Amino acid sequence: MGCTSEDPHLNPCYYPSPYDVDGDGIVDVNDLYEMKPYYGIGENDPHWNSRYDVEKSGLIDIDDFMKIVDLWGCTVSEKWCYW
Ligand SMILES: [Ca+2]
Ligand SMILES: [Ca+2]
Repeated sequence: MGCTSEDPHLNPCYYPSPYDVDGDGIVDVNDLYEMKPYYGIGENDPHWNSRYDVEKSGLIDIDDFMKIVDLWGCTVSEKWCYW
């Protein structure tokens, strides 16, 4: 069984990556755009969304953005995307 489908949701090797926050199958600039309005929001804020706190610190900050940058270009079918 290959992992060749263009659509990650049809890919037999698809597992959602926590770093692909918009769920389109690749870690890229669109994930940063989606996170941007949440920058600086902590877990006690009514606008809190744990999806954007990718390294689970309780605050959406530069560390979360840097994690996305570290894994830039990852697609969900690549094992090295699951650190
Ligand atoms: Ca994405
Ligand atoms: Ca964080």
